[in-house]
Amino acid sequence: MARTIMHIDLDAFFVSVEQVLNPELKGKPVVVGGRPDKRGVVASASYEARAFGLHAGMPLVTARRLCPRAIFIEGSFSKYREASHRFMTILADFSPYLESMGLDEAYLDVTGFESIHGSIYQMAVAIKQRIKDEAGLPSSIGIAGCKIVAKIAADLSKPDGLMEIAVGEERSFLAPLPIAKLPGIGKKTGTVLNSLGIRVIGELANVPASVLKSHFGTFGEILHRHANGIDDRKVELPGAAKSISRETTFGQDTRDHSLLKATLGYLGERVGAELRQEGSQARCVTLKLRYADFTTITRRHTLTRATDAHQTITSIGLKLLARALSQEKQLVRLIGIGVSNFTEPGRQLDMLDTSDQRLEQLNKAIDRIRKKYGFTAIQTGRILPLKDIFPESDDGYTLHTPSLSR
Ligand code: DCP
Ligand code: CA
Repeated sequence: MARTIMHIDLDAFFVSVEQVLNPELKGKPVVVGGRPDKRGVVASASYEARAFGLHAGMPLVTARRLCPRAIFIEGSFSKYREASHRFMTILADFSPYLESMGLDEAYLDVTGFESIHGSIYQMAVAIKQRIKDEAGLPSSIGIAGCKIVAKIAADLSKPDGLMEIAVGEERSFLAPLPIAKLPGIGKKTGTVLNSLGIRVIGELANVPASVLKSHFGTFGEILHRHANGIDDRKVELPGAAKSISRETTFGQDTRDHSLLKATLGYLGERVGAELRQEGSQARCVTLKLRYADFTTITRRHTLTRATDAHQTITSIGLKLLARALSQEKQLVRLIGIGVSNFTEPGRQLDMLDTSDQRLEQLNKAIDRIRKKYGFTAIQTGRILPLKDIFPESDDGYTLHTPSLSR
């Protein structure tokens, strides 16, 4: 589904807060980070200071050498935290779909909000105005159909900027930009890419994903998508997706092992698919059973390694199920499976062995086909018994009670 994402980032944040508290600093080269005779680096430089080449991370002594008349301020974190709180409160007034990325940066999902504000562009103008009026702070906003493009647009529009990238224009917008503009490309990745003759994002976009993968692993695939202006990441609300689960109540209480296993297999596939969609991996698998007398049990197992493979999730679920059924002879009313204990994929990349990689490839192919032809386009042997029991739709089986998420 088409989305509209805003990325809002405050300009020269620490410096701007200092300028609100002391307006005499406005329009001047200002550095927050410490006294110039101290060891340490620039945390934030005003745009006037940046004109002299100053930037975050630069040693303070260098900053003073480049711009002797810059005003150096020690700074204090509590002021910045307070300003950040005001900033986030304003954003939350505009959309509940808010994901803060640290103190001075946030994504807003504003899909469908144009009717309230006239247009998304006007909405962004209103947001900037309120941040200016109520917190005294300058901000920059990028608007696009996905996070990565919105973020880069905000960055490019700085300071006090606003840039909207139309749907379909993502690739051509990114193409001429230097690769360093892509978040995640640091010195090391940049050097490798340069050695391959890649300098701008458009060149990176044309490198096959498999080539980037051979150099950078999973990160290479992400780079390929981002360079092409593709980014499925959702705006994550705080506390969102601490677990993903699916459960369903049977039409009739049952002890039929093949039905129980098939249903669990199906729910496990749904959980795995959603995990992959979210770009997460989980370490903990939980089985839930409710018996005929409404007693409800959960049984969990923690993996040594996080996974997003439904095959792994389901096979653990089945083991937990077999054990639970051997301990309790009642009919089963409800069955569910969930995962928790999330990690970002890619963190443990080097530990992947070939069987994991093959599973990853397989599941990517499955997800692709299902995206195109519907969930039941691919069925594993285990869940086939459901075919005779439940009606099928593009979105999967219509179970007796819907399998709830989260
Ligand atoms: N920060 C820091 N050390 C760094 C980078 C940043 O202490 N190496 C702090 C100070 C910044 C704040 O985080 O004010 C936000 O970081 P940004 O990268 O967003 O930088 P600014 O807000 O200062 O500038 P910009 O206008 O480029 O966003
Ligand atoms: Ca900033």
